[in-house]
Amino acid sequence: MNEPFLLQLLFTLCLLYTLIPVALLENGTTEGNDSKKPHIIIILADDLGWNDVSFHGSDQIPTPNIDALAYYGIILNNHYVSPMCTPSRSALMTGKYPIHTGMQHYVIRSAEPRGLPLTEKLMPEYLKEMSYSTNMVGKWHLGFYKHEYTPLWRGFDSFFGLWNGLQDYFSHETVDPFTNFRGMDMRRNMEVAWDTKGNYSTDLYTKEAVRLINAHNPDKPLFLYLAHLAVHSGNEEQLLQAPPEEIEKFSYIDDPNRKTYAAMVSKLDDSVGQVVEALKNRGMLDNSIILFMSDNGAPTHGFLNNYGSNYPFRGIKNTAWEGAVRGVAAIWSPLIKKRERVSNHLMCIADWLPTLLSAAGGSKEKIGKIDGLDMWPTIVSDEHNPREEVLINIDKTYQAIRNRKYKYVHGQTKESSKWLGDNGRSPTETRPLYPPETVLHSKAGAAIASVTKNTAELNSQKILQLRQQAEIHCNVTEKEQVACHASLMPCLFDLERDPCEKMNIIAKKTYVAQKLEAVLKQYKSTMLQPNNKNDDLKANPIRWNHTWVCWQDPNPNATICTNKIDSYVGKSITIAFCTFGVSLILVFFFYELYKSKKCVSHVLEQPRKRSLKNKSNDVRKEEESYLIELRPQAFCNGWHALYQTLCTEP
Ligand SMILES: *[C@@H]1O[C@H](CO)[C@@H](O)[C@H](O)[C@H]1NC(C)=O
Ligand SMILES: *[C@@H]1O[C@H](CO)[C@@H](O)[C@H](O)[C@H]1NC(C)=O
Ligand SMILES: *[C@@H]1O[C@H](CO)[C@@H](O)[C@H](O)[C@H]1NC(C)=O
Ligand SMILES: *[C@@H]1O[C@H](CO)[C@@H](O)[C@H](O)[C@H]1NC(C)=O
Ligand SMILES: *[C@@H]1O[C@H](CO)[C@@H](O)[C@H](O)[C@H]1NC(C)=O
Ligand SMILES: *[C@@H]1O[C@H](CO)[C@@H](O)[C@H](O)[C@H]1NC(C)=O
Ligand SMILES: [Ca+2]
Repeated sequence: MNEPFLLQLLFTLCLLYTLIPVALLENGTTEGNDSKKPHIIIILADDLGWNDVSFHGSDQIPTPNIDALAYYGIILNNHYVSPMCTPSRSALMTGKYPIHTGMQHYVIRSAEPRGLPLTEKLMPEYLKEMSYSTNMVGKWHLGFYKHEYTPLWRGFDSFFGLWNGLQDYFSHETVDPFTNFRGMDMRRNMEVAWDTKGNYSTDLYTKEAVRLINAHNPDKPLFLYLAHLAVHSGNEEQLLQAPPEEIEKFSYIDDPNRKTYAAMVSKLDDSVGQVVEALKNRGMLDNSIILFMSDNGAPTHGFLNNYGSNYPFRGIKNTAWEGAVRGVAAIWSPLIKKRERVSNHLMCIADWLPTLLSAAGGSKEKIGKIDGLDMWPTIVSDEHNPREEVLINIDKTYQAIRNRKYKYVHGQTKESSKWLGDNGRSPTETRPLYPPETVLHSKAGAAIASVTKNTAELNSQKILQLRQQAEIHCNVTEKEQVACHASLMPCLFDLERDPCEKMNIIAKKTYVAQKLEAVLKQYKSTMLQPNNKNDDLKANPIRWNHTWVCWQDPNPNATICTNKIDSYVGKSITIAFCTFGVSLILVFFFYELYKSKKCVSHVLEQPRKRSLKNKSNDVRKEEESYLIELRPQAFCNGWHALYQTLCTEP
């Protein structure tokens, strides 16, 4: 092998060194036509009660923007969630029942070294593979004791919000109710967002959502997971918080706590309006899917009470009753063919992963074994519903399942099994009128109407009709009631006849109960043990500049918690490789330049010298040796030629 060949080889390697990392950075832009994939926006409310959206029949807290999504889209009136924040969010992100990820028991406490297992592949990871831009705003509550558990390592390109389950709406400090540890919990990606102090959480999350939409290239599909803190309570020291001018609007509500809660709901509703309007302004709304739902029912009594109402359902958050698990939900998209209806198809929160992936054109084969079902065809065309059953949960002290119209409940938590909450219909309350036109003229209503001009036929009459259909009536007289003491004996209810769980029919339908017990047994055999852990005192923010950090990281104070390591390392490696490659190329360039100058001068000067002399053998040999040296150089490539075209001396 001669020297020029080696040079050539080295040069090629240098080029590869430079180009490979660049190609890696550019990954993901070549897959299909991105602009056809729908933008997916999930707006998750926290602890919002069934009776706290006006589309379920109450005028007490008007929610015109949420109602606009619901009436123009589909009111999902049989939508099941898990009874608490963490399990519900784990099911949304994984498409699995919490018993299949170990997340079935309780929530992640602030100092608990636990997170959604890293073996799970989450919704944003799937969507990222389909070239979505994936963004999360708001409450995570799926673990942060190590950075690998936080949103940026679980598939999100960007994050703004809190890692914990609650925070003060203005100071953004989280006081863990179990340890009383207190610390700031508000981050922009991994950076503590000190500049947010004093601003209302709902406003901050709305502003960020709108900013993301405005900054987004509409040709690329957007995934926005807006997980509002609203209307979860703040810290125990001040449960309910809203801007005073918003509270003012609800002077007709007597209970001061319910009044503040109404203001919190109202801010949430306004957020929905702003997001839908922003999508319209960016020309994205006509290719969007917007899902609004609550992660679980309201805690109307006791621990972290937010004064929400699950009326007329039984029970509150962290129970197996309908008040906890039958969640407010509505979806709107112009891609849905049969809109403006109330759907009583059984659904569960785990269905959204396969459903939204299906809507985005993803292939089912890519998803492993999950519990969620693809409901997209059912949603689009009101077709056959593949779901007949929802496992409500199997937890330490209770288990519950719904199968078609029946619900089986055995055991209970310490939370209330009663029928609680403001019915919102008190005749003594002098509420302002809430005419259906308010919905049509809301921000969301106007935006939706503007992109569905040719198909929208929603009017006041249709709104009232839909609202009537969406309202739940108990329809069981006092005489018909049959008591259920679930902690002692299993109970069975026919939810079509008795959505309020007042008539225990287990004595009449023992065969149904037996069948459901067998099904539960089957589920139990596939269940993972709950992965709950004891609190770790090292989490205490007092050790970490009064901030909640990834306290089990090797150095929680270090940049690992203030920088996104993946892209940071990726970019550094790329930059290092590029710098190395480019400098090598430059070295060769100048080397070749230097050599070619030598060659050129030889070639040009030689004939002159030769003309003076006869060609001796020595000279001929010398000439040949030049030819050998010149030949490989001639094939030495693009950039030598480039040099010659760029730098030919006159
Ligand atoms: C992608 O589809 C859109 C709309 O169907 C079209 O306007 C656009 O030109 C397509 N882009 C490419 C790169 O095919
Ligand atoms: C490139 O993208 C594909 C799918 O879009 C993905 O499977 C692959 O892991 C990506 N490669 C890198 C290095 O990111
Ligand atoms: C907080 O609110 C003030 C006043 O409305 C505003 O100027 C500021 O930009 C807000 N800060 C953030 C981080 O949004
Ligand atoms: C109320 O219950 C009765 C049976 O007691 C039934 O005939 C009727 O259809 C029910 N009404 C509604 C609105 O469910
Ligand atoms: C982390 O930083 C805080 C204050 O910023 C300091 O008090 C603490 O000692 C540091 N901890 C470690 C382990 O470096
Ligand atoms: C520590 O906290 C203060 C606010 O209390 C903040 O201004 C400062 O930047 C923090 N220091 C570090 C090293 O994060
Ligand atoms: Ca919740």
